[in-house]
Amino acid sequence: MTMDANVLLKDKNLSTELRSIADKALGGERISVEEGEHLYTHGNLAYLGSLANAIREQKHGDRTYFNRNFHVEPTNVCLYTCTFCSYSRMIKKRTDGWEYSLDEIMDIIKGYDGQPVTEVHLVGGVLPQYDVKFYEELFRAIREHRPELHIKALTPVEYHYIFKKEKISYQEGMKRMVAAGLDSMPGGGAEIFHPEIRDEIAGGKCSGDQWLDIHRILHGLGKRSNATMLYGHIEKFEHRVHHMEELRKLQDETGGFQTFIPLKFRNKGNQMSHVAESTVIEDLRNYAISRIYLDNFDHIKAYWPMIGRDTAQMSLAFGVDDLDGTIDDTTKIYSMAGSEEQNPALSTEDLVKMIRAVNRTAIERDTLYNVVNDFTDTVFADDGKYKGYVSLPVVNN
Ligand code: V47
Ligand code: SF4
Repeated sequence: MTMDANVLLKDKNLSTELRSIADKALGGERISVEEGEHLYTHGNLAYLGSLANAIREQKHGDRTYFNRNFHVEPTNVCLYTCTFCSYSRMIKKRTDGWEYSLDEIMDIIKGYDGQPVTEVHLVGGVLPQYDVKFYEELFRAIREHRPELHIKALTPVEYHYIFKKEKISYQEGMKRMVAAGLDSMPGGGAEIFHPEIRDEIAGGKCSGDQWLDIHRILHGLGKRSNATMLYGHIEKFEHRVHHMEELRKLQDETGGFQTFIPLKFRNKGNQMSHVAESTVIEDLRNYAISRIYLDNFDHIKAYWPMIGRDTAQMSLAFGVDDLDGTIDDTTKIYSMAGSEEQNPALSTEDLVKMIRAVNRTAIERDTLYNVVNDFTDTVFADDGKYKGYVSLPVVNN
């Protein structure tokens, strides 16, 4: 047990409930739905941070993961009308958006030839021309062009739509996708599973149960996937806990999820601009509670293009062990929704320095968390770029 957790358990002011939750979580025992809700209503930042950090360090020590990836968004036009999404409004002014052809997508992918990226993250809006045959052809073309590049593509939202259009079952559809070259599925489209909220913010697209079914089927085919939760809008704490409970149950069944990624609602350029964004304190509390609640998930990821580099660094003390990837300015969904990262791209060296500046060890991983490069002993010339960041003494290099 780390120092933080010892101090926490000796605190005389800790309530019986919070002490019992800490005992359970540190002893590897699962906490209940009610206890999850209690953390949201009664857990202060210091308590949650020290407990989540202790669990994170039990699982990973100081290791902090990232990968070298790039995003391809085939289109930013979407026929769904999710109220939180800046892409949904583009359908009304289709001429302003982009709708790439297969050749145009392949040109983007070929632009990375010779670069040491290991993953393409491919996801975008839903439009009729992007159907089963289109994606089969695309996955095959990527596979043929660059066989070792991991294809992490689409979400149950697209799969549900294209399989329904093709009149095939989820099982048959996912089998065809895997046969064409799909390696894994990103965590998007999860939003909030509870119908009370989902119908309000993401009506018409796949339900929470359908989202879970498609992941279940992919896991059954021997592939892995991620899970997200879009929080900080109109949902209540109980909906967040319900969402994580559904994920925890499916993970018990399949073991196929790799990482959980809480996504902070950003309020620019969408139909929910009147809804205030969550505070950084709430973001950190939410990371910590995810780490404590999801005992059967190996990793908790902070997606830095969405929350910004400073909060991403801080999150590493609140249960997070993964910062996603170098991204290379290839995703627009968050800059359009008001993230402070308007052109998200970080070099590997920058990411490693960001991680070291908060006293963690940087590990480059591939999509399946195999170690690609351990940067513990790598020496970089210090160009002073990170002086503005939290400067704890660096002990690991
Ligand atoms: O499903 C859309 C979210 C998701 C907004 O699996 C918004 O490694 C906040 O899932 N404010 C797509 N969020 C992104 C995603 C993802 C990102 C990084 C890594 C992985 C992974 C997955 O973005 C959507 C939706 O939940 N989103 N609009 C917004 N205004
Ligand atoms: Fe379309 Fe996804 Fe945006 Fe909803 S969140 S409008 S499904 S791109």
